[in-house]
Amino acid sequence: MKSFVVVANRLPVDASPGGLVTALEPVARNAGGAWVGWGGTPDEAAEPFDHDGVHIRPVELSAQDVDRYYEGQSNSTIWPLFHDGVEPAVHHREWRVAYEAVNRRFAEAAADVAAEGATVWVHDYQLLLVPGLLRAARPDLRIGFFLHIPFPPVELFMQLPRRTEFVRGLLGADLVGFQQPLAAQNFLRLTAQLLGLHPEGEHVEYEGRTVTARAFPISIDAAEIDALATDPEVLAEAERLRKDLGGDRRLLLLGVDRLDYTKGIDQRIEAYGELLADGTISNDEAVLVQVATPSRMRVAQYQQLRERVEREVGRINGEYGDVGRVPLHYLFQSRTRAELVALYLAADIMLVTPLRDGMNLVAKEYVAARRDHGGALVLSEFTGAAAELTDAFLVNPYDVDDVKRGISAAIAAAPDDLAARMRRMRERVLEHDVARWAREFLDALT
Ligand code: GDG
Repeated sequence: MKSFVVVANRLPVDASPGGLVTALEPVARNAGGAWVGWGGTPDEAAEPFDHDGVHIRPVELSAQDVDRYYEGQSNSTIWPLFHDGVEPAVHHREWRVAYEAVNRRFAEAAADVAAEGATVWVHDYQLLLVPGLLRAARPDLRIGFFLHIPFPPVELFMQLPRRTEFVRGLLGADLVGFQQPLAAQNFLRLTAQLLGLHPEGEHVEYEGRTVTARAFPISIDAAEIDALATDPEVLAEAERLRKDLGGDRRLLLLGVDRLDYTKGIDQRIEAYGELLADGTISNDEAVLVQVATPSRMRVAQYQQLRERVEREVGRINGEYGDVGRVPLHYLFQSRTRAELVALYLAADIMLVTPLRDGMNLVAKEYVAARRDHGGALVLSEFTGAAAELTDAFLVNPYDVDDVKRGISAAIAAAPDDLAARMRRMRERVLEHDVARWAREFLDALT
């Protein structure tokens, strides 16, 4: 029995952990806590074990669960709908049934490992029903929930079948955290619209308890990135990258994203193609490296995106490339953290242009890596990060002309202007790191 429990779709035992694991593993370890999650392999029976001071409690998913709960309801219904419906959400009754059954399994596992009065922190859109299910079984617990992705406007949320159950699910928590204040307000407004509750400020009374909804913008392990950015091997790799990409090319542009339709990869590539077409930049002086990490490749919309992007990459390289020198390097591969930091260090302009993104950690990593105050960030207004990184070149990713304008402005900016912008952005990220984020959430919860 543990007095601190993390509940997340995945366990912290992957080869390349993402932001969530990096943020929470130290917290769970210091608390001698437990972690409830899925190991990542379907139909794999797993016993609890201890890993690096954390008690791991695996939840089993069948291949059908992965199909319906994970790829279906989570990634084909909730993910697109919560990202402003940038792709149409798909709705299936059997996905919802599976989602509820799997959420129940997670809640039961959490109830099983949580000590009397324990603090339980539930994460993300795969587990929206867990706070409510857990509350029903264990009213003694302190329950927090954090949503890593955007929470949609009321009118969009209203499209979700069984929407009231999702709101009730979240209201099972004492504290519901979001990336942005507007998301918290959207949620509170829904409690009024769907349940007739009376939110006041950031609080709402529900079944005799006070539920708080508030923004806690997530961040990165800035010290880790900062350390990698001084590692001699990483610095050498950054040098080598610049040489391999054509040492005489002045301008290196970079994109790093999971290959996801929310990230605006195709819009970004289109803008780059137009800059080549109208002669603003040329293949002799500029090169774009786009790392597109494979993601959710069993979901149809991701396969279609891959085809769209690869066709456009081929077209641009065919039209503007030369033998031994192409304007766009597309890498459908994952890289190590060190390789990513080397790319950040080599890049003159970082392109982060999502159509919608809860936060976007890549933007913050780029800024943290630039101890030299070099480089420029072109950043979509529709990311959570834009609220903090106001010194970036902010663009509307739906407007190709505006993306082109942002890139051109970054190219034209004076070096001391760029350095001043980077210094301010870097201060912000280094001060508001992920440890502070976790601390602020847990202080508010307990
Ligand atoms: C969700 C929300 C929110 C990427 N490629 C590789 C790799 N990465 C790392 C990046 C970064 C992380 O993955 C991606 O984080 P993002 O925030 O950019 O995007 P999502 O994956 O969509 O994350 C997002 C986040 O949750 C946290 O709350 O910010 O809005 O959508 O750390 O560096 N890491 C390695 N190899 C890669 O190829 N090792």
